[in-house]
Amino acid sequence: MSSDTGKRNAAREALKFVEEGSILGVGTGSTVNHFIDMLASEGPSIRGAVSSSDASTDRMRKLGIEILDLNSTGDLDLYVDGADESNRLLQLIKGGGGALTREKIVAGASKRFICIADHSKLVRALGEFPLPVEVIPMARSFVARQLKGLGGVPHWREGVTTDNGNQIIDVAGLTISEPIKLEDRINAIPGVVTVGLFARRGADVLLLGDENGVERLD
Ligand code: ABF
Repeated sequence: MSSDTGKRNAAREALKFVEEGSILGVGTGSTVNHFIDMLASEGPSIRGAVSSSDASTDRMRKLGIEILDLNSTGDLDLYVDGADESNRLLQLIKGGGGALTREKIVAGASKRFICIADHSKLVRALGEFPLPVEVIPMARSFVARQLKGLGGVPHWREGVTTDNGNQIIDVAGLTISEPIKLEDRINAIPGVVTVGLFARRGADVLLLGDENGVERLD
């Protein structure tokens, strides 16, 4: 099964949640790229979007979608974004695309978070996908040592600088049995900017696409 078909089906289903004339929070990644393209070509017309990455900003600008500043919009009604993994509680691992910090900010500022993904992203337990952690560059090795102490196997995503000028450590080998507890624990490490565990604030609706259609989890 092509996961791209699933991504397209999930992206199209998310259009139904978009209100005419609204201000929308928009995530990052290949599934969201389908959503952006469909929003521009067949979706309701919106007032503008608060973007979670330079990549999504560029794509939306090219398609004539106005980009708005979260400092001026205030809280948003809706945020649409992808994920690398989701469990059945709609707790997510995000950050494979390197945009986790702004994604977490916009998700936190949004009343409703619709997560769109192909069905393969649904897992029984989070952690198969290495957990991204955005760090201040000077703290990278220190944070990596702390993550080792938590049982992880940290790997510097070399050559990658985030939109915020930071670096990313991907942590494999974590058994994430208590996602919220681990999110809080990693957040407390000095030098950590964002951990890609969206558990304290997970998705409100998960749209899982495959080639037969879309499964909705709330
Ligand atoms: C983004 O979507 C990231 O947090 C996550 O890594 C990515 C998933 O990418 P894709 O939609 O390309 O599978 O929100």
